[in-house]
Amino acid sequence: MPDFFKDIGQIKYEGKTSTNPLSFKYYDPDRTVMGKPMREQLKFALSWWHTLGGDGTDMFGVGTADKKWGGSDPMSTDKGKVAAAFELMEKLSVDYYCFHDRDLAPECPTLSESNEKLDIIVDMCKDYQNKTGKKLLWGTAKCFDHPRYMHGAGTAPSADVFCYAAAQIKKALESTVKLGGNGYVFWGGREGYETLLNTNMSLELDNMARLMRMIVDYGRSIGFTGDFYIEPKPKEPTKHQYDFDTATVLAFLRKYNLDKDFKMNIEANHATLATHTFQHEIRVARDNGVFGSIDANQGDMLLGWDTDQFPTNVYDATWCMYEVIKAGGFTNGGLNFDSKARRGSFTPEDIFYSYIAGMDTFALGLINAEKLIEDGRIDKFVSDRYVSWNTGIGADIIAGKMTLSDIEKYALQKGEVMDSLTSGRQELLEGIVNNVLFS
Ligand code: XUL
Ligand code: CO
Repeated sequence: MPDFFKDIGQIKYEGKTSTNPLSFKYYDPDRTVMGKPMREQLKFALSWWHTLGGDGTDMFGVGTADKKWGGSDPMSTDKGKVAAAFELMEKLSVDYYCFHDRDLAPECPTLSESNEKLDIIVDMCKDYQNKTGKKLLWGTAKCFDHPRYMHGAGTAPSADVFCYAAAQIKKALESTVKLGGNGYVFWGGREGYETLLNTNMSLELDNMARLMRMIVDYGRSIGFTGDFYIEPKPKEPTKHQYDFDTATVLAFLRKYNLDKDFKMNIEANHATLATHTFQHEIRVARDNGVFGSIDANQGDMLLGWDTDQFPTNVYDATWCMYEVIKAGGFTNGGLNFDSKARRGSFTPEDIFYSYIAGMDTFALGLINAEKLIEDGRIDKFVSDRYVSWNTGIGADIIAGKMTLSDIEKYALQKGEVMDSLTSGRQELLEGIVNNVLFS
């Protein structure tokens, strides 16, 4: 087995007083938090594309990091990636990974050649999984980077492009099933539009639903019992992505009767691009029974695009884990670091520092979420705020006992209701949160 990171050993938990940069300060995989070991609560996953493939290339310059993994052509590089990925997962105690088909193996001149190459790498991954116990969290198809998908894949104006995408997704799903993955993601890379002057939006969305229905039915027929996810994003690469945010996706799923098979894969940076908080997106999913998985990263409020930075904001991670715990924890999903080291962080050690920073941040988030839930003051405040719905008129409305006319009669008798208002106490609550987090 090649040793790409031979100067770096197993990353261990050393506690918050350690100054060793190659150690976890907060992530202690075996520590029990909210009734389960951290590694089971957090279910960290490595993103194949950023970690093994992302070399720092941007719109203004070529890559800065060597991501050839000892290879001299696409296939030998892709084989090197497998060895590097499993070495990283082992050394970082990351138990899962996620891939796009074309991250694993190259795009070839024909679909059948691409499929053959994919089979070779999938078999390699399966061997490595068997040897290491690492698992696939979810797979997906890269139906957005090849020029054939310039106008979309499932929403392409060309029926031939739709068929190519359908066949590619079928193969990506088969590969996911072969590797025992419990999730399959649809992220609509170019499923959207630039202008309505050339777009039949209704046909495009009907077609996307047709494709999803076919894939779900096929997946179930080959024994896939996991979750299908949609990953909302409002823009980038298209001006208007169809899967704008969780609420928009829910309306789509319900319209096409797909809501029983799909859950959400919520990405922090996509939430903020939609001008929502990360927590808002998870809450909408949780309240509607479609919370599935997380793409962990963060954006930069001063930049307007998907920067996919490793998450280091402890407040955001805290509210994420608070929602995840309230949703009952992860089942098939997990925390996939859809994150990349900055272009200037180009050395192999930077991969380790990035994951350590992200994992420690989410460990803190989990610990903090437990503290907030156990403290109980926030939960109590929220439940007290709605106390008028527990008895009397409020309870009768909820029970469906009151008509609009009954309510009108009540309001006329009651008169002015200003004295029923109570303060929202936002500043008090923010202070309590800081008190709980830093005590
Ligand atoms: C793009 C993005 C994707 C999806 C998988 O913004 O997040 O990497 O997670 O296709
Ligand atoms: Co993502």
